[in-house]
Amino acid sequence: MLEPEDAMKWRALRPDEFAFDFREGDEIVRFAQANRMKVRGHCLVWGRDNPAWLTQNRFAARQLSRLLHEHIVRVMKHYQNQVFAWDVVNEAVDENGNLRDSVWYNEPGIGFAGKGTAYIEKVFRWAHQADPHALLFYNEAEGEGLNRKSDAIYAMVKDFKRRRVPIDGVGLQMHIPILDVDIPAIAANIARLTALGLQVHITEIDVALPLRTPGSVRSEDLICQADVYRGIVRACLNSPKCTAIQTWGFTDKYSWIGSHSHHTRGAALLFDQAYQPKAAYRAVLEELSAGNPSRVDH
Ligand code: 9MR
Repeated sequence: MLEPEDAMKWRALRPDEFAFDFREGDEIVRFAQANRMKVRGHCLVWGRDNPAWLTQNRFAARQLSRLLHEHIVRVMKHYQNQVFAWDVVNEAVDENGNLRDSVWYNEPGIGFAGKGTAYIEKVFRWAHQADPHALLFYNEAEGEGLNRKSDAIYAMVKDFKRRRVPIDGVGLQMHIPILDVDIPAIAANIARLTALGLQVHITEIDVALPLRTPGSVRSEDLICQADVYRGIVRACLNSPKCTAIQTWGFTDKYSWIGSHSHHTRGAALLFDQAYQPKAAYRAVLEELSAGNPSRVDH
């Protein structure tokens, strides 16, 4: 499975108000198809990484609503039968469980400012109309275990399911910045979400390590990192409705963590800078092959 890191975000797809640029996204889809991989789409609605023309033009709510609806229809129809699942809404909730301010919610929003999750409901309904066969996900960071954010997401999707708002799953990003991870809490969160009849996708896992000097990592940290990956993969595999595990990139050579942490953290993925598999890779492979050890090929 493949997911574009940035190529299907608003900033990439929408050079201006009137044009769509699908070239980068199409390239990824072509690569995936040539290699028999599925494609996850990311993301249709996010408060960040929007083009300046959108956020600085002071559109009225009615215009924003029209723009967002047009965006969802054009993009989902363009990738119909090619993208099997979409992160429809990304990172709309803050660490206290409140909705984040954003151009789509309340700055000025698409017409539902101050009305809680109504704008999210609206865009899921639009997305389902645009491509009734795509799986529709709410995707979130730092809501993987049990905390105020994951409680708020649980309450939202429970309400959506009860009222038949078309949502198929929750994406748990899993950008993990620590090595003592509460795996039982993650398992409990997966269990309560899937009990609602939703799928869970682990959408963006990486486990960042402290770097002593650029590129240099403690060997004991690599072992702990492997255990974190192992625990999360196992928690997912233990739940039949946890249906995808995806890392955010694959080689430490190209990962968002380096530049975003001023190179004080990194080495977060399954393959090192030289594309060599790490202990974490072997741990994941062992978990995926559990019950069939002959298939573990290091
Ligand atoms: O990895 C992405 C990086 O290249 C971008 O600069 C950044 C801002 O758009 O987004 C990063 O990906 C994020 C993803 O879209 C949503 N979840 C958190 C990811 C890491 O920040």
